[in-house]
Amino acid sequence: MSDLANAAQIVDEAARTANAIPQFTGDQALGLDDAYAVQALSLARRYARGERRVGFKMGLTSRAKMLQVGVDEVIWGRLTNAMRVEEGGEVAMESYVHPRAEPEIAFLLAEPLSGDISAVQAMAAVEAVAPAVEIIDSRYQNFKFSLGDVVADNSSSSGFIVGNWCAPESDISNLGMLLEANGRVVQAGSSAAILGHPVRALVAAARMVAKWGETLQAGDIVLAGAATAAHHLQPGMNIRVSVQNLGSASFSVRK
Ligand code: 0L1
Ligand code: MG
Repeated sequence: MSDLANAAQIVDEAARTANAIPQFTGDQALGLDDAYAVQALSLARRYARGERRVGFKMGLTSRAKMLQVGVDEVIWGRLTNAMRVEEGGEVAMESYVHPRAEPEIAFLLAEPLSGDISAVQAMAAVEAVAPAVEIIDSRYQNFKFSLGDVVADNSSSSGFIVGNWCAPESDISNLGMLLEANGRVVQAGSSAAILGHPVRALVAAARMVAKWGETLQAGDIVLAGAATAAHHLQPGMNIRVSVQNLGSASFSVRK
């Protein structure tokens, strides 16, 4: 087995069994190109087990997120059907190592998008937008990682919840976004914190995934990235993300 395939097996098993792993360091340290190759190989393992790719997540698209994890580059990962949690649904802590939730905006695509496109072209391909929550769960011990580590680990993506879909013409440029845990606001921000406008995350997604032979397909969901830092999940916690004018998305953690 090649080093990259071996790394893919390690991150895939860590995610599948919810066991923390050490970072890839020294000779094993992953440069960015190798890290995206490891991500692709680890997702291929999931597809071989029957999961289907349903979209992409953009990560570290706000200053708040970059500061929280000490990595300052926009990254991306793949979403599969097994990662989707129904709106209002429940998850189990045992499925994760040390999960966190963060407030996002989701795009649903009506048309494919690929390569260098403008914001106008991106929005023309959008069928709907929605409030969303991403559940992130770095598989690395103590939630500590380098850029290569986190990219190899599918950019920490573990789950996502999408609220009601809204019209694509909805103005999403500067909407208040709240993350509540058990009814208490724990993070507050604006959609403008996502690269200045969430559509820029969609533009970046089309360009960045193309480098790896991927295309945003009609029917794909694209998460734009979090507007605020993420919040640690605890058993029994109810999480709700509200986005001004769009609505909310919520889920609970089993007691
Ligand atoms: O914004 C994100 O979704 C970043 C994911 C990678 C870093 C993290 O685990 O917070
Ligand atoms: Mg995110």
